[in-house]
Amino acid sequence: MSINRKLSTQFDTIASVLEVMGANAFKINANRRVARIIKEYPTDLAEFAGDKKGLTSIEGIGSGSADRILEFIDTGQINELTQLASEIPEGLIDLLEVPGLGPKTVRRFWQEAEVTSLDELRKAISDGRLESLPRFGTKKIENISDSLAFMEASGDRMRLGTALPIAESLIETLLQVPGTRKIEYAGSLRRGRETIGDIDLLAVSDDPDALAEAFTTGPDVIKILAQGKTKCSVRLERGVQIDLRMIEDSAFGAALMYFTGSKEHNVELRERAIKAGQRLNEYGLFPDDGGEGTPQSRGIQPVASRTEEDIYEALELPWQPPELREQRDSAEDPPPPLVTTDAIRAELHAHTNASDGVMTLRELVEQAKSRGYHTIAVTDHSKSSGQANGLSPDRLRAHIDAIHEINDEIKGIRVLAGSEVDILADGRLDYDDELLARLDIVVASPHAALTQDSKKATSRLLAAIEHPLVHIIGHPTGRIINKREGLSPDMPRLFESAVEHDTVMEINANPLRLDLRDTHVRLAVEMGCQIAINTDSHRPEDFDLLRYGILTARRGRLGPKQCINAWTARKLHSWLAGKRS
Ligand code: DGT
Ligand code: CA
Ligand code: CA
Ligand code: ZN
Repeated sequence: MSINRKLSTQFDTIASVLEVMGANAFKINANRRVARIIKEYPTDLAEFAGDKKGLTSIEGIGSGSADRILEFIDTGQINELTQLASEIPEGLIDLLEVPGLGPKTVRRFWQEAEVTSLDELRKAISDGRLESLPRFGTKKIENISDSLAFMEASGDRMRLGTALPIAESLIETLLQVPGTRKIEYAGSLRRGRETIGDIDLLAVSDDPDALAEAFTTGPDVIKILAQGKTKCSVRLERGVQIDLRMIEDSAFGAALMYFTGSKEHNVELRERAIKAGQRLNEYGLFPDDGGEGTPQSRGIQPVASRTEEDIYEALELPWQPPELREQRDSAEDPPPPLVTTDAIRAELHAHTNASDGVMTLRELVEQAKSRGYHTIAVTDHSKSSGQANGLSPDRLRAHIDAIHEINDEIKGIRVLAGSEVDILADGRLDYDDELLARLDIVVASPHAALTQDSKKATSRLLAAIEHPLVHIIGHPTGRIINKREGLSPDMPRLFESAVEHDTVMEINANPLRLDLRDTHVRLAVEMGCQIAINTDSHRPEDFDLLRYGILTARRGRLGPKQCINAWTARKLHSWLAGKRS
């Protein structure tokens, strides 16, 4: 994983802290600029370890920034930030995390209303202290209050896209510890939930003490919560908690099944076992002899325990993919065919540096080709997305020509001229029909006015679904997980209309979005709606985000037949063209 995002956030936070402190604008802007350069840098800056000369040769990176980047590559932090943060009340940093609260406002709250923490902010809202501040209307305060409520509701669950890379890299490290035979992740992470409470790891090792030692002394560990013979727990930065359990190989399947959950799925299986005169626990499926205590402690041999498949079979149940082990699923339902990452043959939503991507058109096409795709759609932003450098009609016309040219030039992949056109607040699209008709593919997405009520959101999205020139509705609600609720339209109505008008609904695979979400997908699949899984790539490595979209799709029981990215080139292209006739 590239360090660029994390590093960029550090510089942004430095800028924010400076702004809260009231530092001069020049210094603040300089840090913001470096943050942006880092964020948009196309390759992993970690490759510059020890290479100050290389770093300063990047435009916009001076000697001081290079030193701080090198420090971050080396130690995972920037001392200057720790220093700065210690000069202001600690709680102000938390305030910066509240959606909609910028550093300027945080400074005013602090200086003018003595608000220095989330708790203080809540108090200040309820006792009316904020309303007496000049230029602070009730509407603004209401928005802040909503953000706080939303933050509380989402708690401190981390996003899937944060948890999975942490788990994978930790597993890779721990597998190097002598004696370790295998490690797998279980829990909500294995089920692919969009947010994860804690990461559950299961290990088989010939030297559990060595493994426990390595686990609890890892470089990112800030606190050891438990260290025992069979279970260790640690906390990493930002509240990430990880459990590691030592398992006997002979009972690995039983443990994997138990700790994968969900709890409700476990209860369902256990009740089924009881009905069959058996007992199921994390050590195996045992015959019930009516004796006291656990069967394993009395030396009873399990009927099945080594693999999950053995246990499901002994329970006379089909093996259930982890994504289908939620309360809403039934263990008895034969699992339908589910879409896989390997089945995906086309990316239908991607950006170039014509709008806010970092790839040139050619780089985007080469990237898609290297992934083995038969089709790539170039869908840059439309003019209303000003902050994303959206294309004016004239720029789009030139872009279409460039895309058609590269399509003729590069063999082995079809390059579609498209647009991610804004669905405006009232449901109109951001380009006129004459221009839209010149595109091979139109993805229509909401980007602004994401707090409008459900009724308005429904008619807005229906207008786009019914529009004859629209193929796909991109990230339909516009939510950002743990940050922004997004629209809450009447989903059944949207899906019904999507089926009628042959319009496809997107699962945006970016782990910040996962929009449609799993429950929406499940409903859409049931109603016969076609689904796209797109990464919305802005940089080359974004193509790797596909797996989060796949997990979400699988949780919604999506099969390859209903997923247009899994179609053959012939079927996909004929649908794209046919939609217009
Ligand atoms: P999370 O961490 O909140 O995202 O969700 P999970 O599902 O990973 O839950 P966690 O970490 O508390 O426990 C992991 C699995 O262990 C859980 O999915 C099912 C199993 N488990 C934990 N506690 C219980 C329990 O009291 N009863 C049963 N039947 N299973 C449990
Ligand atoms: Ca967990
Ligand atoms: Ca756990
Ligand atoms: Zn996009």
